[in-house]
Amino acid sequence: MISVLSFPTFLFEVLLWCNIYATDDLIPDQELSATSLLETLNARGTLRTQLQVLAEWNYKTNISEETLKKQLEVSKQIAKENKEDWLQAIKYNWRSFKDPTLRRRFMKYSILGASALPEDKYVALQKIVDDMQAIYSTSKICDFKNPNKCDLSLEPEIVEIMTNSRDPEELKHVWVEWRNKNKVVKDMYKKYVELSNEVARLNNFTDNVQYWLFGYEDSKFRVKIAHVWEDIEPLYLQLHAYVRFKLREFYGENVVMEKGPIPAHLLGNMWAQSWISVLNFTLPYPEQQALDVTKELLKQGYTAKRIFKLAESFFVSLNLSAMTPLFWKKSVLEKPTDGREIVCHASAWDFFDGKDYRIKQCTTIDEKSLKTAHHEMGHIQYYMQYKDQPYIFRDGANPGFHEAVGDVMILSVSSTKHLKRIGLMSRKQPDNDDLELNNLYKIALEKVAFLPYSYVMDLWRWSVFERKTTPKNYNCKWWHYRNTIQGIEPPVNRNEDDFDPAAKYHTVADVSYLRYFVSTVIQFQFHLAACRIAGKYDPNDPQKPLHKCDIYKNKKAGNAIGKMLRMGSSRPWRDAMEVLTGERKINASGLLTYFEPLRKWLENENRKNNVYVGWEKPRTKCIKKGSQRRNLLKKYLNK
Ligand code: X8Z
Ligand code: ZN
Repeated sequence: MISVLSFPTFLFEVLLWCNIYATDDLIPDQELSATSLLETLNARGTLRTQLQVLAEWNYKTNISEETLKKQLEVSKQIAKENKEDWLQAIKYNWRSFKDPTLRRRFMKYSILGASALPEDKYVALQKIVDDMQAIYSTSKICDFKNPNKCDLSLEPEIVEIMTNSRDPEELKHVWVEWRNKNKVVKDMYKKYVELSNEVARLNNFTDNVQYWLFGYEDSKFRVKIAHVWEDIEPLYLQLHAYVRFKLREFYGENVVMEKGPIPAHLLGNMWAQSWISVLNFTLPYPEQQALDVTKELLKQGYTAKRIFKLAESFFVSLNLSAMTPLFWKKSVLEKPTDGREIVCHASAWDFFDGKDYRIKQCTTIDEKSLKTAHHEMGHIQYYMQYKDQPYIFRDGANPGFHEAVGDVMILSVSSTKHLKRIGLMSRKQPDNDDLELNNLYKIALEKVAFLPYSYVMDLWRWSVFERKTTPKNYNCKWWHYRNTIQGIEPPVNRNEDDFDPAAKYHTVADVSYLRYFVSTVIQFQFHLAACRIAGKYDPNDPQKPLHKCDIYKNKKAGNAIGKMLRMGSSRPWRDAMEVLTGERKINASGLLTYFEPLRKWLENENRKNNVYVGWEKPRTKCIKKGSQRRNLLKKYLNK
């Protein structure tokens, strides 16, 4: 081994090795002084973040000129102070520190983020993102059946129509109108892209893609994700083929093509990201219903608070933490009825004082909200578990970890065993394979269908930040990805005056989306590990398949999860993953194991019915800028 190292490298390795055994009194002065600086930065940073979070909370729970102004003022001041701290931190030659944790803390401090911008540009960027979000959050559209009624908000009215309407014309109307409202941000988005890239460059990244991927601490991360998707794609293709076949039966062959992409408005969701709402007319075993959790919640008179209490009880059963008194006092769990406009998109907040944690969610009494409650509470649980880390490490091991915590709980909660346990599925319902398969299919409509969507969201944005996609082809490129990877098409032709990516919260709110892809994969790795620890999954025991596992009340599994969460971002994510799973890589095997019985069933069913797998050309077109002008000219000349 030594022979392959150059001499200085070898020397360096030896020195490092010696340092493992270094005692405290050998810590160089630089490191002692650095440690003391961190004390100061930690206290200042915590205090500052508290003020910033509060100003942001006040704006997002009450969108107004005044709250926006206040938020921008606070942010501006904080950016200035961030820069002061950063200037102090980078004076140190931290890369040569012996203590790896100290090095890591400095590595995190060395990224200044948006505060690196000059003040005017910093405020401009912040304001663009706030304004885009405000448009998204306050847009209203008109009703299809009653065109004079023009007060439909995304949450709850539009979501309700997309979930429950089975009228393709109504669905198309809502789908198009929502996009018509949001396309107005296109010019703002262009500016946002420029400024975001500028932030990235000021932080020594080539562009915002590199900045976004930085949190995954792996220069090959993009390629690895592409491979994970390749592993899952065959399962997705089977699900896609089966769902299209069923939708064609339901809506007729004029609406759904036999071999085409699926029309995006028919999948029960504004973005076609979760297909769970088409469950009851696509069920593998339609005679086995009994999966309607929403019906049970309504029948049993659930309230928003009770939904969150139920979620809390799951975490507590694992020996994880209960919500704090301030959580119950300060959270906004329902859409306000006092005329205030708020950002309804659900979120979880850490006020960095170890007591004040809040969720903002426009809860409706249905299964989706129940799951979102667990998801958001997963974020809070992570905040609570890593609260004793220094401020700079109070974060997820990587962004995907943060999104996965609540979802790991949901995987257990969604098992038929657990649903019966908590009375959301009738206990009279006998255990049987058909019901299990229906349930597995239901979960696939949410998880497997979601993966290409979450991938496309950032493939498109990466190409934008890397300038491979310019404003001239923003929309058609979006549909290129949606078509080739997700196998869906818009219900009507699109062109470059449309700006469909902006119809999604995370685009306008500057939230990267790869985190959800990563989360959807790793949550199955976490689930598998937790189930194994709990003795509820055994690959060699047909009585203990992964999809039937429920870790409820299993303190051993809960403690293993808690141990991983308490690390925050103090170590590279592979170390955190290893603590729970023994693995150091993101891989699809947990997810594929979980869905294995469904994969077999789908393949067989598609073969039996001669269902075409994959998709050919879309029926609708995206008309590019040049051809848009040519078409107009043609029309004019013909007149
Ligand atoms: O945005 C969210 C959460 C907040 S982190 C409600 N999710 C993504 C979405 O809604 O698009 C959760 C699943 C994916
Ligand atoms: Zn989340």
